[in-house]
Amino acid sequence: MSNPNANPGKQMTEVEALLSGDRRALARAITVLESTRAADRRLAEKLLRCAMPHTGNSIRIAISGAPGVGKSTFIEAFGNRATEQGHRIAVLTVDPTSSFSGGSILGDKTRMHTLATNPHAFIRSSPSGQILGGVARRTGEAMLVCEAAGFDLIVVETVGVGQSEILAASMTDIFLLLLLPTAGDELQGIKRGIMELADVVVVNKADGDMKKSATAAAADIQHALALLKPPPKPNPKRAQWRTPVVLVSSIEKTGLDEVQQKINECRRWLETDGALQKRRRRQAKQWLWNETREQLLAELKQDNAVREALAAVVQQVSDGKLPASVAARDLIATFMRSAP
Ligand SMILES: Nc1nc2c(ncn2[C@@H]2O[C@H](COP(=O)(O)OP(=O)(O)OP(=O)(O)O)[C@@H](O)[C@H]2O)c(=O)[nH]1
Ligand SMILES: [Mg+2]
Repeated sequence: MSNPNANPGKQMTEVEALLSGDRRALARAITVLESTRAADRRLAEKLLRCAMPHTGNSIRIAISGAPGVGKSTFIEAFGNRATEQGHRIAVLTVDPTSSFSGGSILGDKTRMHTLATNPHAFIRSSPSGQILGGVARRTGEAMLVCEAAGFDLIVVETVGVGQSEILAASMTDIFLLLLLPTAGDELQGIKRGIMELADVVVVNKADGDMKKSATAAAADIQHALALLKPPPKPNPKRAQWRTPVVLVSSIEKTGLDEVQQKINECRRWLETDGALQKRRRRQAKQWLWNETREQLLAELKQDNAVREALAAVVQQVSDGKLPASVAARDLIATFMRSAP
């Protein structure tokens, strides 16, 4: 870092604007966090340092579900209701696949338009086509600056494919899974791991013709959850959280208060015995190691001596002449010798 205080006046103003809750300053801050330019990275570090003491005061919720289940519609209805109750909500998307389903971000903008213009809400979609690690870093950091800007409800929206749920769960307190009112069929298509992640299940589209099947689906899901999560060894100090299943119509705006109530209950449950703090500490530690690994690897790949040696090493490994483990150690040794 050459001179991080080159223009302290301007940076302070940006930080002050951010801390005051200014949404445009927040949007600019996230743009800086997303940038890969060296100067922006330095600014981003400064911004994050200033933001850190003001973070951690929100409920962090991951919302996931298959494409078309109604995530955007739900978040819009739920988010508007939450702001009426005095909350400030920030919505961040984790969608590493959005380069393949390019319409969804545009769709979100039109579907969440009342939330997008709500002065107590903030919506940010991550750029498409990024690698998972990059998405995680940006979303994790965006979450921190949203908290510094006074948002007390952070929603991380993710599509129900690939690794993105695991990623979203690794940075949030509560995992909310949206399912369709056809759960009997649908449950077969849902990976066991995803059901196990769920702290709250919402059966969306419980309206009109689908109301009846939604009620049946909720019972099926509750049953499946009971099988998935057998009660752990009795712990007299700590009752087990039982994942509730809530019927919701995001269009008719029913069931939303119950979802909020379940989220609050889950949050209170997490706070007993300091479990929430423990979870967040564990996540922070995991984040540290992910960052360290990625930054080290990036440095290594940029190193001149490594780059010179690389082609020959890759050739030898792919020809089966050199074991990968030995080659890796050689590359690291080359890097260590040449690193300043
Ligand atoms: N009947 C009914 N339709 C709904 C409800 N919620 C969403 N929909 C409809 O379902 C369709 C998909 O909704 P979205 O909110 O875009 O779903 P999504 O999960 O965000 O979809 P992707 O972003 O593409 O993954 C839209 O046509 C919505 O109008 C609901 O509660 N009831
Ligand atoms: Mg959507």
